[in-house]
Amino acid sequence: MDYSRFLSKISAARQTNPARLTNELAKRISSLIMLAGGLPNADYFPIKTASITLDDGTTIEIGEELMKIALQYNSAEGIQELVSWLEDLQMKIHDPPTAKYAPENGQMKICVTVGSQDGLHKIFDMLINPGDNVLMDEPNYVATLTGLRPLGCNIISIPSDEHGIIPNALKDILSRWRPENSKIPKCLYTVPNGGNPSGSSLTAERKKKIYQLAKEYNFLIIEDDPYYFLQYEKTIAPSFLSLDVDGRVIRCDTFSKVISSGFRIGFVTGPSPLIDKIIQHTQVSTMQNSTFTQVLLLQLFKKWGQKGFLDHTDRVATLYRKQRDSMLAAADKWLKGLAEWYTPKAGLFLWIKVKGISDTQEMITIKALEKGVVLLPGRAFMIDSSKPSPCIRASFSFASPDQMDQASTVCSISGHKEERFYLNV
Ligand code: 09M
Repeated sequence: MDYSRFLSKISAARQTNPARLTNELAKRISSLIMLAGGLPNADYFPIKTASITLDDGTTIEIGEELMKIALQYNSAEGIQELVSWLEDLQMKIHDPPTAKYAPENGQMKICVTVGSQDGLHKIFDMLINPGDNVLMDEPNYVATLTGLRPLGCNIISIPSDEHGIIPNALKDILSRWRPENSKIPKCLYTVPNGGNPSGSSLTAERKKKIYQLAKEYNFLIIEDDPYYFLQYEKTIAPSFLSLDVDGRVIRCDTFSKVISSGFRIGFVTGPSPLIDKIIQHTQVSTMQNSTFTQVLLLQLFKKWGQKGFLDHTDRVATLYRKQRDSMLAAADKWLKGLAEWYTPKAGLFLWIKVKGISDTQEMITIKALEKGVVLLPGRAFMIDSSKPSPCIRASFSFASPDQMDQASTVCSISGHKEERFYLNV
């Protein structure tokens, strides 16, 4: 694939930081006297060792030598051993067809990011020039929308339902352009599992059809999948990455939902030429993810092994599935007939469409808050956030079943007129 067509002007102009190049070279030849890099001397750092206790009572020890590495600068793409571990994980889960391609033909490559948010921001910076067209389903993740709007692109809404983007609707929209038209959308963004806020999950069949359209119209697919490990059904649809024979999928993963959101660690998997551009961006912005975080995570992964990690994510998914079921029970009890929703097959959110009112903004930001319930009004998740929305995003990650029940009474509706919208407490 010719990746140059996809690059923004900014990204095309980015170059590799020469200091980083020298450091990479020096790492390979240990006998060199190191005078080039601006590295501080780790012997002078005040922290010497750490012992971290896990939920099963066992510990992870970081001794003095490892701590020196953990406190030092490291590679922009992530510490090498962690990147290899992540490659093995992607092979096991997604088995990407591009794994053995030549780098210039889009071989799968990984870089560590400061959470998937950082990855997304760098992907958009890499791809988007003002006036470019970007495809996505609506409603969608608020930080993606707020990140994209200032870039001056046209965000094009693709009709979707509880199974995500509707391929025929996407086809209709794409048929506005001939495949060779330079204004054809460069990329499609979607959250394939447990959409935020929609709770929708794409089926295998839809993913295949969407991928075929990406081939036909030559656009990239940005697969933002933070809820991959929080899937509640037995059968899991293959990812876009696992369908990617061309090297046109850029996938964002994160440990925010299953290990720690405060660690701020995620990773992007995609075709080598594009991942290299993200790494160039990292070299001049965040420089890298925290080495300490990466070392700690790597020690945890080494202790668990791949199976231990996957067992852990299964346990977390079981806990959230119970939370989801409690919220569904509360909604069934109090909101039946007054609002509509579907069962999210993944993720953390219930998307509730209130019947008989045009906009939930005031109800959520004033009335529900007065009653001590914090929810998010639907507007925030729309491409044009100034338009009214009759929807609400309710997260089932935190509240206890009792609190969910109580919150549902607050939101329950005594009638279909806006001024009588909710009462009951
Ligand atoms: N609300 C997210 N979503 C969120 C949220 C959040 C503080 C985060 C999708 O890997 P990370 O941690 O950078 O994840 C970012 C991310 C990317 N993509 C679809 C997400 O849902 C995280 C943080 C306060 C509120 C937040 O509301 O939905």
